[in-house]
Amino acid sequence: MKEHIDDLAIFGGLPAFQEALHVGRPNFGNRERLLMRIDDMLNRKWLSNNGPYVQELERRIADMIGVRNCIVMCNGTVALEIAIRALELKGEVIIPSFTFVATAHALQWQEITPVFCDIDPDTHTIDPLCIEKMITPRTTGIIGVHLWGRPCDIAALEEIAAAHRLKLLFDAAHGFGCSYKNRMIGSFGNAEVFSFHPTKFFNTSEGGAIVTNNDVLAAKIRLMKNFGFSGYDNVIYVGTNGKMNEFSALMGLTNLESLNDFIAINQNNYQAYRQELGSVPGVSLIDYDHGEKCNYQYVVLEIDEAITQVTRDQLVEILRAENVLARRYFYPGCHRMEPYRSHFPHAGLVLPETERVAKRVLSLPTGTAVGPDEIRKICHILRLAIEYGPQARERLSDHGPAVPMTKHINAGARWSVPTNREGQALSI
Ligand code: T4K
Repeated sequence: MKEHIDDLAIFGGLPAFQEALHVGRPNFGNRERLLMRIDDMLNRKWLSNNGPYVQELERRIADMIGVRNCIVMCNGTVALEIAIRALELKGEVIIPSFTFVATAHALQWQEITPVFCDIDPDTHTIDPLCIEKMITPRTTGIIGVHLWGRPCDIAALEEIAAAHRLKLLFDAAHGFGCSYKNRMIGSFGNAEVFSFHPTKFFNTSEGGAIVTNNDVLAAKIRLMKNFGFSGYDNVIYVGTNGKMNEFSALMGLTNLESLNDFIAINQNNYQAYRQELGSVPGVSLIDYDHGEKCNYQYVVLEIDEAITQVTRDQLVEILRAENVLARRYFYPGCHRMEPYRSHFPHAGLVLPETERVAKRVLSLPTGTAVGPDEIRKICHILRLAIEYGPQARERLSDHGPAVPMTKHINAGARWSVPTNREGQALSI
């Protein structure tokens, strides 16, 4: 057990873990059932284009959420792009800056301007009080993001959207299996979009879905995701290829059978982190509404550097040296990424809470890949680093940059770009 600052790997001790612990390790359902379905798919020789597994997955998700239509897609980003286009959004659309960059890119990709709105610091979701100030004659919609699976203030957003005749879309990439006022996420606004990427607690390998109660919109989306085909040789609309393939769908069906197990594991992990870190000064774990359905897929800390002394970025560096690949999701906010940084160089002035929260957050590993022993060790490292906060800060400041100069390379399979302290790419 590490007891002294010099026991930390960053200062010469042995790493606490031999193998890297990632945020976002995929969860898998029953392997035998997965392989059985793969076998069946191979026998059928049906791999894509609205195959039987896609249809079954769509039915099961729609039933689970209590929504009329579910259209599964190749990933969450393309699903967002198609939903935006099907809703005929144009001009300006109001979104939070504190989200994964795909929310903004899905608009910009179609030459629609994302207008960045601040968040409520208590919930990390878009602040309804800020939205009205951002509405202009060019505004056509609002995209709320249920960040960390915590629902936006949906009632307030619905009210604003109705008052200004704006379309309301939700990026529900994190919200699968969660509820708001006892109704499942996925049934609100004009439509909602899920991501089923491997880093989500429920994955279809790559994948996503649009869910909506609007049958006309759903029919349009079905055309759009399949080149506009309405039967053989009959194209009646402009479209793209957003289809989910059969492998992804059968993976989804198998994982769906274990959804409650994944949630239970996430919840246990979350409670273990809470118990271990509950009384650490300067560290707060974001909370969930336990009266609602909740997937607990993110364990997110807010670090108050004024109390911990050691900075958030230094804690990330300390954990990484121990082989705990903590993440700074969603630092630094979309408004500080290109092309938005160049388009709106002063956006930060109207996003004070986004700026503040983005500098405080730290995501830790959870899911089926970690258990109580790992969590105890991770929390012990954090407590030790904070106990020696001022010393750690000073020693790491002497070392130079507090964040790794390159993005971590997963199994050596990814290219990486040298970045500066802000995560901006350095010229190479
Ligand atoms: N809206 C929101 C709010 C979102 O968060 C996202 C996606 C989207 C929209 C778009 O949905 P998709 O088009 O992605 O379906 C990851 C994911 O790529 C992204 O899906 C996700 N949000 C975002 C929050 O995180 P990175 O750049 O952090 O991924 P990466 O490659 O660093 O992976 C994270 C960790 O996960 C790694 O350290 C290792 C582990 N991992 C990852 C993969 C892909 C595995 O263990 N196995 C794997 O197969 O973006």
